[in-house]
Amino acid sequence: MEETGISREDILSILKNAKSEDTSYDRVLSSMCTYPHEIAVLAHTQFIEANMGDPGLFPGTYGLEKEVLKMFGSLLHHNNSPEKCGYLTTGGTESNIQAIRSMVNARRDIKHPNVVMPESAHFSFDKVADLSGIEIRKASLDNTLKVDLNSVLSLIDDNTIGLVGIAGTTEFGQIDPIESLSEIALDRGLFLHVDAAFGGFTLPFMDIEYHYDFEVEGVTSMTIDPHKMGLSTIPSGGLLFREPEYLDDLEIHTPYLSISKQYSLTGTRSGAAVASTYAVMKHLGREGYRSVVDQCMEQTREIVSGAKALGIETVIDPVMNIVALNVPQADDVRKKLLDDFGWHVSITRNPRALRLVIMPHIGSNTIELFLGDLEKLV
Ligand code: 0PR
Repeated sequence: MEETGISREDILSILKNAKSEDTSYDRVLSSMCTYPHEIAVLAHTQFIEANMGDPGLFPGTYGLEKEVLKMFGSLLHHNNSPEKCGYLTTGGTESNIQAIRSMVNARRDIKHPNVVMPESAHFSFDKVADLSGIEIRKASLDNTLKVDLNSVLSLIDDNTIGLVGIAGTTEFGQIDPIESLSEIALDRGLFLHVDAAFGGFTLPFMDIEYHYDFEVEGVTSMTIDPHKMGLSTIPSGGLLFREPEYLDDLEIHTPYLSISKQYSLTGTRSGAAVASTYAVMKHLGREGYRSVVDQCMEQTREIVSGAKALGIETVIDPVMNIVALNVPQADDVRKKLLDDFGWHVSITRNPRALRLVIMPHIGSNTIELFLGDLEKLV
């Protein structure tokens, strides 16, 4: 660090240069994040100093967080004072870590606990395994890439404390059979965490019959991320438990703060993300999100039918706005799409397919351009 600072203009010019090196989302088909809604950005900037790590100083922002939790509750069929059952995290990773931590703390009687989850679970669960020493057992998937229930059953033993199901897998956008997992969980006395980091802001606005949230009796906690399909600013995540006691299992004594206990993983926590999430959820309402999701699903169908016309099939029929295309030599195609045309796509692990996330920043002409370029490569 230099002894003497530099001028505001110089700083702004450095920032502008750095920003110009970043990728704009226009040709990004690999991200679950997108441009936040304008009202989210406005709210974010107005609450930039608010620290939810010391909520006694920020009762106004704290009140907004409670309102957001009530809105999550209404989206996810939680009828038991949702405002007392969760908090706004930094994202899906923190929510998943905390959900597992809560299970472990509630079952201190088990010395070597394990949690059973699908192979398709996000790598954030590997982080919690690494942090806490808990064993993560990965169940195999069926041919539609949902978790295989027989595999789940075969992995459960006396040290199993919980199960995880995914509502919107990272790679394929598939939904695990949450109702069946719930039956197993209730039968065996296990916790059941549902990771709806992506699906939480997609599924409630689609006309499909899926039961994946708190209306399913065995579901004990859920992850839902406003900074993905919720159009909020980064870092906005959500964690909701069925009962306030599960949140209590995360509490740590905080001797010198405006509050005596803290349940979040981070200490200092963004109030800006709280205000931003409140603003965009209130502003869009269900109607607004429905039209965002409708548009993404419309584009998803366009990509699927365009790919079919090129002789390319999807790995599964897309459930949400995530498409995996069975393209031969997917890794090469991915590289060429980027090098020759500037498209950012990703690759699924098994099978290796071209993965596209159709976020709200993807316009209809984008799909046409993408399909045109893909045609040149296959
Ligand atoms: N759970 C699921 C189902 C997820 O898909 C993700 C992230 C997480 C949890 C973790 O969420 P945070 O990243 O908010 O902690 N899935 C994306 C992924 O890994 C995240 C992402 C977003 C990656 C934007 C790239 C990107 O450009 O693919």
